[in-house]
Amino acid sequence: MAIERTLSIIKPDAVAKNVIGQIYARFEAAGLKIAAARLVQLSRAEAEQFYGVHKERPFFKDLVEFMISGPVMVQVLEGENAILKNRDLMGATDPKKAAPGTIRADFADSIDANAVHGSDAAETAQVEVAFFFPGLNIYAR
Ligand code: IDP
Repeated sequence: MAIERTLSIIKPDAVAKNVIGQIYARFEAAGLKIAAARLVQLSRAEAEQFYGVHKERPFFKDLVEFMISGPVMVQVLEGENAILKNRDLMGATDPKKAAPGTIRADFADSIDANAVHGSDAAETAQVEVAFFFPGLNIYAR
């Protein structure tokens, strides 16, 4: 199975709840390494660019407002099948529909404030990692 990298964001609601460590523990327990990490306050322009694929959707304005409402913790996760593994750990977009034991089931309040983002495919992972970590140095360990 391929070693992949994926972009993960712990969103403002989960940062405010002080559960960064609990979410990191789930990544580590699943065999994912933190290859890079930054605590970031996104600007409106950055949030609009990052979620540009959704700009025609009715929830776009609220999503951008939410993503700039406080700092986010952004990390590159690395490991076997990292993209799908992270999506499985996250659970469904709507926490009411997320499987028990997933990050969103345990830490998210609503479909807007849903605790985490994770790249959904190899192409988006590459673009999203480069968005936050241009020229990233990956440290072997
Ligand atoms: P994902 O984060 O599970 O990949 P996407 O469909 O890519 O879900 O949507 C991006 C983000 O936009 C979601 O995580 C959520 O915060 C927000 N979002 C998606 N659908 C809705 C909706 O119907 N209402 C409000 N916010 C939504």
